[in-house]
Amino acid sequence: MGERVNKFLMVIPPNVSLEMMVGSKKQFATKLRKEIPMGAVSIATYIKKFYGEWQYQIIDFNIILDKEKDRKEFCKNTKQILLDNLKKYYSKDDEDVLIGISAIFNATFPYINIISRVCREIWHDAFIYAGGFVPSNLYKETFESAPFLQAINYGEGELPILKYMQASEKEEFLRESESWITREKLQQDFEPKHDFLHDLDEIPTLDYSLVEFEKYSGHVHAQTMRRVISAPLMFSRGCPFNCCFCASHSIHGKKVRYNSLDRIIEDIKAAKEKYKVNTLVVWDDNFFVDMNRAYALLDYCEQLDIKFEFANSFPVYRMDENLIMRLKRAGVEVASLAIESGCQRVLNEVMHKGHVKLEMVRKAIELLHKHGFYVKGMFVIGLPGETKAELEETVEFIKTAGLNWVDVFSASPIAGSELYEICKKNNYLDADGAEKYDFYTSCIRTEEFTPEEIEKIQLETVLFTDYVNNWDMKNENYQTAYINFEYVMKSNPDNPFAFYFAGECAGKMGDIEGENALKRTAAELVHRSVKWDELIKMFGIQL
Ligand code: B12
Ligand code: SF4
Repeated sequence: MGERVNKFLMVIPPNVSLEMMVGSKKQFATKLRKEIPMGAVSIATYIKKFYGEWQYQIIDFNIILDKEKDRKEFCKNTKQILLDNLKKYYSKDDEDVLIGISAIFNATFPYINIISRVCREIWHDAFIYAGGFVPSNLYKETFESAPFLQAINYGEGELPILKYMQASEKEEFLRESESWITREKLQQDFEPKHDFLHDLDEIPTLDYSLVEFEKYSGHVHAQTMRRVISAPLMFSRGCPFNCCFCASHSIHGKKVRYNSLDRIIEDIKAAKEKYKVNTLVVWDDNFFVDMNRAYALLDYCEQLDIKFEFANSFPVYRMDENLIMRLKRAGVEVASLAIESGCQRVLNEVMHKGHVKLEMVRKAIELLHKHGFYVKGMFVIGLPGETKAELEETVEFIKTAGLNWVDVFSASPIAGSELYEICKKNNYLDADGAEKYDFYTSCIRTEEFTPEEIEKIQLETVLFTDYVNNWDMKNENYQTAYINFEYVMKSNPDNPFAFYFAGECAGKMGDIEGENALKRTAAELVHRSVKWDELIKMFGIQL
């Protein structure tokens, strides 16, 4: 027998449900995205600081199931494929083995059961536990569905996992801990509490060597650059706002905790030097809560030859010319605005986003265009309390706001959000099972609207605004428009609108052959699908 090995394994399930994994059931179906799982990397980086001699593995099924062929096979043979892949990490010399399942998206819910079951088959004595948004907020349901899961950690995992590893009496520790949930504790009406690291600098610079860095693609805004090496970074945790559809506080809390500026600079340098990153993607929930820090960082970034993307939308209420100019100088090219609704009453009373005023939004878009930004707008429709007339107001706003690109999401009841509670309480949920609430499929039915109506509004608004009436095409920025359509063609190759309008752009740029080829593909796609055929005809497009 060889030397005994202690293993710290983290498993990331596919972030989309089996149903959505192949083909495109929906026009904007979510496919697997290759984004570095920062939560798991952060936990492993932190634990490694104390247990350097352990072996660390982050097993990310979003990377393993890279190709359409792999995903098809996975849908047919899920358990066996999980088993075959996880078995690779087994050795007869394994001593202590900790297996943490990271489930941050609703769609991962059913995988917690299968993965914990398979892991138990492979490692009879391992400690198998889960964490992330799904088990933290749906712990009763998770335990019910996953009999081999031993414990769930509520909220952020770094400190609780360290404490578990340091405890000499593990069972007793799990019984006493306020953030660890077990089946036994739930019998006694136990309510878990967060156990935060208050100083984020205690987590070392994220160790991306724990994942296959080069396999992740991770940048969010495809509009202005083609060749990108990007890394995700997060400089703060927590958000003080109360948007009804958001669950972030259920993990990270409402009080904002920060990394020090020195530390942020260190992280940026490491990303640039070690991983040759030319684009940093900032994932903070709300980077702009403390403006002094935000300005200091933007000013530092001015000297760097690096682009920045803010993935989580800019807060509109902060947008003035000073900030816009500083963002520009710091290397930001795309401004994505969290507008959410085009109806002020919905913003104020339904979403609890009264600090966003629609007149500010229009002004911000104008200023951003003036300084040459690519401006995106994010909207959510279909919330309980929204009337049909208000939905129309939002649609009208979206169509006339002058945005380069819009994303319109169906409200999705994420466990941990106020929206989830409202939907549960009023029986507004049209589908059963957390994995069904995926932002692409509407599942809220109120006295005012049906899920089908919301999906129809969503689809038609997006098709009109992003394609038929595309802002860049109207302004003869054909190259910019083309890059975006190209991105859609790659990520959703069933969408004939992307091919048709890419063809239009190619033609305008003098590539007639390209135009014909793209339009031929559009025609083939339409020919294959009654739904696309109807939509193309609805907008009067001749193919
Ligand atoms: C980055 C990000 C993404 C990235 C992917 C991230 C990834 N691969 O991990 C991308 C761009 C793919 C993404 C997409 C989407 N996202 Co997103 N995303 C985020 C964001 C902003 C940050 C996540 C993150 O890395 N946080 C930093 C790390 C440190 O925190 P963490 O991941 O939560 O991990 C901590 C804890 O959860 C816990 N933990 C995590 N894993 C484990 C495991 C164990 C064993 C333990 C004990 C603890 C533990 O400890 C970690 C460290 O403290 C969060 C919001 C947020 N503030 O967290 C939303 C969030 C996760 N996203 C959300 C949503 C809704 C989406 C989309 C549906 C949006 C959309 N409309 O398209 C899509 C769907 C994704 C898909 N199906 O592929 C929701 C998730 C809700 C849900 N339950 O489904 C969130 C919470 C935002 C919100 N509005 O509330 N997202
Ligand atoms: S959506 Fe953004 S601003 Fe609103 S509460 Fe969530 S993290 Fe904060």
